[in-house]
Amino acid sequence: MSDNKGCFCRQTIDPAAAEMLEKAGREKIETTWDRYERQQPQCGFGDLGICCRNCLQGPCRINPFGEPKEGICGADADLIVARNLLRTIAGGASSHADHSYSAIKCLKAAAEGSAPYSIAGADKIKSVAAKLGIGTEGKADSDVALEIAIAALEDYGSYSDEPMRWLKATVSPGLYERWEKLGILPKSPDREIRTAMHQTSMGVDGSPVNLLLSCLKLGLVDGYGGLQIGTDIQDILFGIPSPVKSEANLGVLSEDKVNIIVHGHMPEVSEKVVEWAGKLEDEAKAAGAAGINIAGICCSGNEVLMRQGVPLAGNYLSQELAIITGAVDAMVVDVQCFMPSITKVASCYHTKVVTTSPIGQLPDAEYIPFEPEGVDESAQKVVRLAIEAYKGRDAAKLQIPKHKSEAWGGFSVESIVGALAAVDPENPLKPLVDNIVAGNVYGAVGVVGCNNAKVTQDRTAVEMVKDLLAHNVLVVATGCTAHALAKYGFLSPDGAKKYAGEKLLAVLTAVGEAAGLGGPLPPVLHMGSCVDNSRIGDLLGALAGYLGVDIKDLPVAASAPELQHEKAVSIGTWAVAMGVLTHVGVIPPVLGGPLVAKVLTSDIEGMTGGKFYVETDPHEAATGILAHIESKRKALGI
Ligand code: SF4
Ligand code: MSK
Repeated sequence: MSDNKGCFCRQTIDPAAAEMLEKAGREKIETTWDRYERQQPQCGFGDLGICCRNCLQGPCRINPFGEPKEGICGADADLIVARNLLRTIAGGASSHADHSYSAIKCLKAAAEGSAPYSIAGADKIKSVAAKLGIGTEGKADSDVALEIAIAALEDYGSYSDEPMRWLKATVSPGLYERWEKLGILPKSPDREIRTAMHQTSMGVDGSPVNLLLSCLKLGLVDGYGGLQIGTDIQDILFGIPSPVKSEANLGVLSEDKVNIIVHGHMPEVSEKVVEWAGKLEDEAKAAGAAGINIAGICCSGNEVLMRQGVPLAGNYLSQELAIITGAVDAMVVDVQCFMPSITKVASCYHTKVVTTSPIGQLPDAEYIPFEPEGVDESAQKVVRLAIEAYKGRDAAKLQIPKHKSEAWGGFSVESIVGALAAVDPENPLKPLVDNIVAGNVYGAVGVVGCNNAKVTQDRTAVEMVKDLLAHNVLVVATGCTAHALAKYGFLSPDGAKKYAGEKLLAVLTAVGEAAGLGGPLPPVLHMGSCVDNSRIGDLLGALAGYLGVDIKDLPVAASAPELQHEKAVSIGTWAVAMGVLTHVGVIPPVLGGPLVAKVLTSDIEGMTGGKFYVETDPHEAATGILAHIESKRKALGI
């Protein structure tokens, strides 16, 4: 609804989102921002992380300015904050682990011939098999894929005390040894998540520092049990992404085609919807539409942009707004990040909401389960449901914002190395490293994560990235931040001319032209979905390996400028464990525990080389990140 000032500058900097908020006001549709206002003021105890309800004697709250200083059992502020944080990170890690587990099951079914997925990533089969020590000589791809799937399942089902095989196969010996010394190497993801829940329950761990070490361990569960296995397996199933041109923002919705939004995270759902939309195009035409248009929200959007060039409709905070266009015939969700409100918004339009996961149900949605074995039938049902819904579109409610920008996706590590190989085929990383050493690329920052209703949509990400690019810092992006940057042209070659500093522009132009793109690379390289943050980890590992230094010594940083989900916290913790300075632009609920806050933002650096950096102002954040990059450059003598 309207904020009564005729502008939506508190809510968003996205003109398409603002236009839809104005429409929502006219049509008396509530959005997440209305609900945000009604939550004000939010609980100060919760904000500081000092509320505990881990047993039924609670809730207990700590007064940061006086009494009580302890909960009924004697837990103090630091203990409560540390326990809450570990539960948050375990929650994030469990989301990614469950996601990846589902991908593994899908690969196994495909390799056994019982699920109709094509196993498109032959090159990835080879590289993953090599790192796991699985022989490929004389074997069919599907047999190797099956061995890989079983190796992944064994990591999940392991009852030995050995650390995860996938982790050991992925990281450098130096990193492995550091984590071993800290005692944070995870065994099976499921077991560590279970232990974290136990450790944080009433009357178990009373040591905030021990709990923080477990936070790091759960960060590694996310990084290797969630992200790394997830990306490796999905690349095997659906292919390694390569650069692809597309578009972003609500203007990608079509007035005369059936619009299907894929939303959530699982490519085994979204890829099949894309496939069947292509196959059933004639049925849409028979229904009077010009065809079928698929667009993505959140990481489902990122997945199908990366591999299929499907346009991005919007990020997390735009999901209700997409429906408010009146142009969405079906919104298909799977798991994570879809708001329970979408069915209520959809009920004001002709839009069908389809749920596909047994754990991701919405009471007023249509449930079409996507089990690997019957996935083709499920995808057909979804597409036909959308075609049917299209016939009931109300022209009077149709208003698609014109805004959209050119956006390139598909920058896997393999494709980045491929582009660099066009400059130096013998030694692909050399041109990048030489330019870093020369200062033409001052450093690199991975900008990742969500939107958050507490923060003006896209503002922190956009303003911070502008500053970084102007200072010749190369930016890579994933998740909803990649969507955000896509909307303002940062993912296009023209964005290089607009936003990149002179030296960075010269490098982007040289590489882009050598790689046959006919112009500069985009100044922000879209590396994929939230699980694809593993690609950033791989790139950092490759750069550190090339230079013969630790990841912690590289002139790099990570940032989640508008984080919201528990997953963003667990990803950030993984980055800190790797040795990366990790900026967060939303204050996490830890400030009520002074010791915890100090460890996370300072002391932890002595253990891993990384730390959290909390700064809500985008320009200050960029300044802090640049200072960090400068200190790393100095230490390297460059
Ligand atoms: Fe209160 Fe302790 Fe129970 Fe938490 S675990 S609710 S602090 S008694
Ligand atoms: S979807 S986790 S809001 S990035 Fe991966 Fe976006 Fe954050 Fe969900």
